[in-house]
Amino acid sequence: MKDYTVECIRCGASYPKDEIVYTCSKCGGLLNITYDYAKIDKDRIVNAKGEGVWKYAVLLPFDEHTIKPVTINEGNTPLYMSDRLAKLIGVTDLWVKHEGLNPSGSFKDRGMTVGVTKAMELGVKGVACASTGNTSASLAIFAAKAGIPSYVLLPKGKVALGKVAQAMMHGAQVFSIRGNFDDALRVVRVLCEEEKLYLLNSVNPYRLEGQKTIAFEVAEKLGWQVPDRLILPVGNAGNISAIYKGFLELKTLGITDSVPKMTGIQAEGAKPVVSAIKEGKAEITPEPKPETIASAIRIGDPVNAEKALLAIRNSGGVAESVTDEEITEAQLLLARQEGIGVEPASAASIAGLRKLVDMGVIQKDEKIVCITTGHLLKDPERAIAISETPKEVDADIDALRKVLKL
Ligand code: AN7
Repeated sequence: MKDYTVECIRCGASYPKDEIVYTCSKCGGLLNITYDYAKIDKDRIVNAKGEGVWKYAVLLPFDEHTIKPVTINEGNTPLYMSDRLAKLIGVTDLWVKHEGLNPSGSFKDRGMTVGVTKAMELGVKGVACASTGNTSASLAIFAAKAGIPSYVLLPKGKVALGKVAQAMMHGAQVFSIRGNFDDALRVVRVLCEEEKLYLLNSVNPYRLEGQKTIAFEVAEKLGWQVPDRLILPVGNAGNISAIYKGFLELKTLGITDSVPKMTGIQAEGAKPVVSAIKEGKAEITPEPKPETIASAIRIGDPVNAEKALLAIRNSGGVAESVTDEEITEAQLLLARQEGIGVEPASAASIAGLRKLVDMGVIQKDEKIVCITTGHLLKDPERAIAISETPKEVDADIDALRKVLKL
């Protein structure tokens, strides 16, 4: 049996592996999963065979001999060297890891494969989440694969079309909540508590264990080197916390010798983490009315804020906000300079990079990895809205020549 501990990041209280618990029942703190690192052979990470999340099973919270992963081949996403974009932005060593190329089209699959595998181990009767879209799509798919019911609560009218289509198509019970994401999360937490459903929002520490594998893949693809800086969009702040933990584990095991400056980007209308970092506050102040076209990160009260503040501060990182206009420009740039199609929230990482380079916070020669978290087709309506409308034309070469630009 593998040794791991589920413990509170505030008071250190620990919880049994078979107890369903999301936050500390003593102090309300977030939970973290830790391993007996001295017992882990680093070669089992460095020389691991296979691909994707489960390749790193030695650092996942399961007994490797009995584990039956619920998997659809998540992870193993490409890390693109992005020279054209780098030149335009004014940096020299830029990489984009496109998490939109996961099976459901977002990074959430990494957390869900681990989360739903844990759900099956626990023998729960169903799984549930609140979501700005991607979490629900991913949950519906993994629940389908596992053969258990899923329940998803979405903020009414604020979820991109592709994500709703996925949740519906894969058979989740989908509810359109009159309220925003934070309202939906409040309700689903009570539902899970009272109906004994397993909550798979990123407050669940098992989710983050899957997501930390982004760090392993980045380091591995760079020849077990760590970039100077990692930039990503922040919503509920789970991913930035998870990736930071992944890099810390590599360092603890002696595989790498540093951790990248964790750089979190939020939308101007939903930036509680950015404000707390800039104002040097120990806690965030929730934004009661979050607003942005990047609907994935339209979140006012991120549950993992406490972990994220630590990740940013302890790594020497920064947090910055970007406007919807800057997000749109970056989305177009990525699509047209690098052929990388992402949804608006993901483009926030590139918009943030651009802004921080212009501000002189990011140095020109840093080795930078931007994480693009979701695929363009998640939000087709936005892609159409910001691109030129197709011209209707008769099936005639002369007619075509009249409207075509050569
Ligand atoms: C594309 O699906 O919160 O900071 O409910 O879909 O870990 O929350 C989505 C979040 C970034 C933010 N990019 O990640 C949900 C949800 C995309 C996302 C984020 C999300 P976290």
